[in-house]
Amino acid sequence: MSEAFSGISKINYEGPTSKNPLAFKHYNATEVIDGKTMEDHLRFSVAYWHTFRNGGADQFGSATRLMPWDDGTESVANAINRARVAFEFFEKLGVKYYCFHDRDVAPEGATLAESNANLDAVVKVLKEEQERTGVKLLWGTACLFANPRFMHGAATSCNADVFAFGGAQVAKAMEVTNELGGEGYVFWGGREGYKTLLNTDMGRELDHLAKFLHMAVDYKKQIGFEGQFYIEPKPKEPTKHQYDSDAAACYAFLQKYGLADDLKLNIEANHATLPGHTFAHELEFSAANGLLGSIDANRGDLLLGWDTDQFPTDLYDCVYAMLTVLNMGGFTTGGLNFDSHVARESFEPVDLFYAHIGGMDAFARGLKIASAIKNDGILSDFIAKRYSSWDSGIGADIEAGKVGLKELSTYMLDKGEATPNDSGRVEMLENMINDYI
Ligand code: XUL
Ligand code: CO
Repeated sequence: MSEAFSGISKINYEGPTSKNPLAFKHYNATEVIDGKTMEDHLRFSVAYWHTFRNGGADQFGSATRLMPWDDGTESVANAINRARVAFEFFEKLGVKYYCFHDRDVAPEGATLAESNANLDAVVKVLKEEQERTGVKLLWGTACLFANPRFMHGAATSCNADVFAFGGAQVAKAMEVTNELGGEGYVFWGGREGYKTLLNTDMGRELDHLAKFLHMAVDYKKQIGFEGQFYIEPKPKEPTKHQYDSDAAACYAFLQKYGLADDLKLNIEANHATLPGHTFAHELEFSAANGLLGSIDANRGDLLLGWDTDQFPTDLYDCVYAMLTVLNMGGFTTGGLNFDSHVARESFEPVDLFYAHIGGMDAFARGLKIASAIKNDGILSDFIAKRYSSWDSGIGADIEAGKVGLKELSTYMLDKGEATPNDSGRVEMLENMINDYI
C-alpha cells in the first residue's frame, strides 16, 4: 500500500530550540520524569472519529478537509483502507493508543447483523495493524447518538426497542474492544437527556440508564472483559440537558444505583467548562473521589457555549491537569485522548500532524512543569501548613470523631474566639506558578 502521508516521515524530538513545525520541542517519549518515561506518563491517544471521520462540516457549510485516501463511500473496503491509513498516522506521530466508536471504524449496515459483520471485517484489520505497529486501543465505545433511531436517546429512549438496540450494539462494541485488548470502554450518553420536561418521565429514564449500565457490567463479566468502564460527563449538546452533566452528577448517579465500584470517569476539558467548571475542578473532584480514570484532552472556547473540541494548547490547563494526574499516582488504564479536531479551515492532511504535535508538546510541558512544582513541594507544603490546625488538638479530635457539638461548645466557650491566622496567599501562589511556566 502506498503511503497516505508520503511527504511526512516519523516525527522526532528535536528539543526546545528547534524551529521545525514537524518536530517535538518538548515531548521526548523516552525521557524519564520521576521514574517513568514521558510516553508512560502521558499515554497519548488519537480519536478516530475526529482525525479520520470528521471532514469539518458545520451547520453552515459542508466538509472541507482533504482526505485523498478516502473514496467517500460507506463501504467496508474504504473503511479497511482508512484503518491502514490511520495506523500510518499513529506510527508517524509516535502515539501508542487510539480510541474509536463502532461506527467510526466500520459502516452501519441495513440490519444489526450486517453492521456486526462489517465491524468484524474491519476489526480483523485493526488487530493486524495493532500487531504490526504495537499501537493499542485505549478504549472503545458505541455510537448511540448518530442514527435517527436514537433521536430520543438510547438507554433513556421512550421506546423499549431502541433501548434493546442500544444494548445489543454495546454488547458487540464491548466484544470487539475485548478482542482488540482495549484497556477501557467509555459510555458517553450522547442523547441520554431531554429536550423538554413536557414529554419526559425523568425518574423512569434515570432508572433505565442505570439498568442499561448494570447490564453492561454483567456482560463484561460474562465475556471476561477486564478493561475499565468510564462515564464521560457532559451537560448539554446534543440534548438541551444531559443526565451525566458533570462529575458530581455522575458520582451521585453511580452511588444511587450501586455502580460506583464499576465505573470511573473520563473527564473532557471542553465538557468541564460547559457546566461552568474548570477542567482542573472536574479532574480534582474526580481524583478526590477515586473516580479519575481517563482524560479527553481538548480545549473549548469560553466565548462560545458549545463543544468546540479544539486541540489543547493552554499551558495552565495542561499544568493543572498533570498536577492532579501526578498527585493521584498517574494513569493506570486511562490516558490522554485527543478528542479534538482541526479547524475547518485547516484542511490539509499535514494539519493533523501540526495539531497533534501541538497537543502533545503542550501536555509534555505540562508534565515537566507539574513534576517540578510537585517535587519542589511549593503547593503541597503550603496546603499542608494551611490545614495544620487539623493535625493536633481539637482539629485532630474532630477528624477522629472523638468530639461532638457538646465538646465543641465547651472548647469554644473556654477559648472565646476563632481566629484564622494565615492569609490564603492567592496572588503569591499564582505568581509562583508563573515562575515555573
Ligand atoms: C462528544 C464526545 C464523544 C465521547 C465518546 O462530545 O466527547 O466523542 O468522547 O463518545
Ligand atoms: Co469526549
